Amino acid sequence: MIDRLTSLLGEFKSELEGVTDSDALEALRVKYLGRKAPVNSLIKEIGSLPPEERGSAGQNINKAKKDMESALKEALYALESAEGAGNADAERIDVTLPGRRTPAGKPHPVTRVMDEIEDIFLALGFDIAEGPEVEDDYHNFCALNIPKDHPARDMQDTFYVEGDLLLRTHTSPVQIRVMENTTPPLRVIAPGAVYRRDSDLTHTPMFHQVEGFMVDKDVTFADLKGVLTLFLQRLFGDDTPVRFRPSFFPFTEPSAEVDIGCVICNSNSTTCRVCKGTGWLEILGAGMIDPAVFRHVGFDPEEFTGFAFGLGIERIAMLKFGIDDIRLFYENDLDFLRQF
Ligand code: 2U9
Repeated sequence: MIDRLTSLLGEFKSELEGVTDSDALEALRVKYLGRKAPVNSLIKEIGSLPPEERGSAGQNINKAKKDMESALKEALYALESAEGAGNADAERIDVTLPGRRTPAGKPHPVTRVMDEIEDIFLALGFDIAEGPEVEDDYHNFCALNIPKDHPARDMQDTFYVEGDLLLRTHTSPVQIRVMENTTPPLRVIAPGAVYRRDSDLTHTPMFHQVEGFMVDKDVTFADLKGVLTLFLQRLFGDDTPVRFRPSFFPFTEPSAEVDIGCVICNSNSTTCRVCKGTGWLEILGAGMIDPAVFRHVGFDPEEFTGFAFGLGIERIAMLKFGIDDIRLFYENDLDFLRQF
């Protein structure tokens, strides 16, 4: 039995020397120490030995098994270290390679124009005010001299929420809230999203406005003309022609619409599709704040006067960037947006 055990150990050792990976090592373990391993038949044979030989035979077999187990453990450890070193080689980082770039986002064209307009008015000493997009009927209409059944309510076809609540159709209610909470002198612009039931090449149900106003003693129509001319020439260029035409809004009296010389054809084409050959583009509405509006917020119209104006941002962005369909701004088409 001792001879068979010795030759078994010899075979094990020579096979172990030929092992080069952990799978082969596991196969060797199963062959020499698994359920069907030859050592197990030797153990079974112990019973048939003379009693005085059984003890030492058992000890020898156990020692052989332990020797094989520790040899396998050592070999496994050596293999794993070698494989680990190989992986480290493959995973080594070349610190001289350029890094992977994270694509940088940039402001939406509507945001860009909005920021530009805000910067111009901030430089003129205006503050920026914001307010709720879900408004009540009073702040969106009544306080602005548009009572129930007034035809101007049709012009701003409204999304109603429930009861008295609606999506604001302009940012004018922000200025009503400013006047409710402060006293003149006031120079404030109110930028933000507004909502109207309208959708075609030049209208989306949500768009953006910047409105603004200035209230103090002795504010005149000349102040309105001076501030708005300066604003439009900073936005479109110092030499941009500006003209004021009479108009009507329920919240201003007198009122005006303001045009600039066509930035597409330079007022030089009778067939320009944008200015329709007129040479002029309507760009904003304005006027002297109606005394009825002042009375709603508790300002004395004998003491204070003010001008107000409003413009649509998408329209300005379309003119500045030469875009002919407003819906492109809201389709999340990256090829379109990357151009700005
Ligand atoms: C208060 C009093 C008066 C704001 C004004 C306009 C004229 C105007 C339009 C331009 C294009 C809206 O986006 S648009 O459709 N706006 O023409 N807005 S005066 O007048 C005010 C505002 C607030 C308290």
